[in-house]
Amino acid sequence: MYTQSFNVPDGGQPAPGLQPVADAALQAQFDAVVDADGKIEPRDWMPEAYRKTLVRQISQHAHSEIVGMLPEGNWISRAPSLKRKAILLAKVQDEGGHGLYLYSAAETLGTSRDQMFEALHSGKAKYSSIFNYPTLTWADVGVIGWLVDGAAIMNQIPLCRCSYGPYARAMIRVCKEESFHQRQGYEALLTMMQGTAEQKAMVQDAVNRWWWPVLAMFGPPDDNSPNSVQGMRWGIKRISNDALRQKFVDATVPQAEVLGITLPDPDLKWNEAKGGHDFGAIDWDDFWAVVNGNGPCNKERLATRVKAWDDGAWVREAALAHARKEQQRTMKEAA
Ligand code: FAQ
Repeated sequence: MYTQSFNVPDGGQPAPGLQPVADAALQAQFDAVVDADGKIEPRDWMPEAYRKTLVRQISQHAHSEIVGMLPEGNWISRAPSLKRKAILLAKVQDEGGHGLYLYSAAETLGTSRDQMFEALHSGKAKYSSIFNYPTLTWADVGVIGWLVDGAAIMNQIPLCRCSYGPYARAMIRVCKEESFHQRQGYEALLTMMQGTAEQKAMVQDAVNRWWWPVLAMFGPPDDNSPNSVQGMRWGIKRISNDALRQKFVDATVPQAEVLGITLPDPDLKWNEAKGGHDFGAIDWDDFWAVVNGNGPCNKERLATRVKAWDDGAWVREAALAHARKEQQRTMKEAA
C-alpha cells in the first residue's frame, strides 16, 4: 500500500498529516516481517533505532574481527612448525575476511567504512573485550581457537537467523570458518597435552588466564544488558547473554575433560535440577575496565591498528589511482 517513496519524498516535505499515517503503516509492515521471522533488506523501510542498533552491533563485530587478528598475528613468525604456521596464517586471514563481510553489511545501512574506521581509530568505537589480553605463549594461540572461537560460534550461530538479511547471510559463512578455527585450536592443544610436562603446564596456564575473560565475552548479565530486550524484540538477538554463556560452559566442560585440563573455577559443578553447570562469579569490574579502555593491551592494540592503517595509506592511494586510470581508459574506449 504505502511505499518507501511515500515516506521519503523527492524534495520537500509530505503534506501535513500524511507522514505519521505513512510511518504507522510502514512500522506495522516492518513489525509483521519481524514477527513472521522474515528478513529486512537494505532497501526496506526500517525504524531509525533499528538501523542505529544494527550499525552499532555490526560495526563493533567487524572491529572485533580485525583487532582479533592482532593477538594471534603476533605468533605467525613464531609458530612451532610449517604446518602450524600455514594454519595460523589461514585463520588470521579468515578473520580479516570476516571483518570485510561485516563492514560491507554495515555499509548497506548507510554508514561508510571511513566513518567506521574513524570511530575505531579514534578510540570511540567498541570491539570485543577479549582481544585486550596478551598472548604470552604458543598455548595461547590454541586456547584462543578452542575457547575464543568456541564462544564466538556459540554467539554467532543464532545471528545466522538475525532479522537483517545482509548480517544473517554474512554470519553463515563466518560460522563455517569459525568452526575450522575452533577445531584447529583444540587439535593443537590435544597435541601439546600428549607432549612434555612443560607443554602440559603451558596449556593449563593459558586456560587459567583465558577462561574468565572468555565467559565475560558474552556480555553483561541479562539484568544489566541495556540493549537485550529491544535486540530480542527486533529479532537481532535470539538468545540472551546469560543463556549463551550457560550453553558455552555446558559444551566446554566435557571438552576440557577429554583434553585433561582443569577449568579454573572451584564452583564449577553439574546441577542436576537445572540440567546445566553452576559456575563461579565473573569479575564484572575487570570486564568494564577492559571495555572502557583500561585492559592489559587496549593501548597496544589500538596503536598497532592505527599504525597498520597509516602504513597502508600508499596502497589505498595506488589502488585509487589505478581505478581512476582504468575508468578513464574505459571512457576513452567507449567515446
Ligand atoms: N566486549 O546490552 P549489551 C570473534 C558492550 S568476534 C566489549 O548486552 P548487546 C571472532 C555492548 O556493546 C567477537 N563490549 O549489548 C574472532 C554494550 O555497549 P554499547 C565479537 C561489550 O549488543 C575469534 C554494552 O556492553 N562478537 O571473537 C562486550 O545487546 C578469534 C552493554 O551490553 C560480536 O561482536 C564485550 N565482550 O550484546 C576473531 C558478536 N559485551 O554498544 C579473532 C555480535 C557487551 O551500548 C580471533 N555482537 N559489550 O555502547 C553481539 O552479539 C552483541 O553485541 C553482544 C553484546 C553479545 C557482544
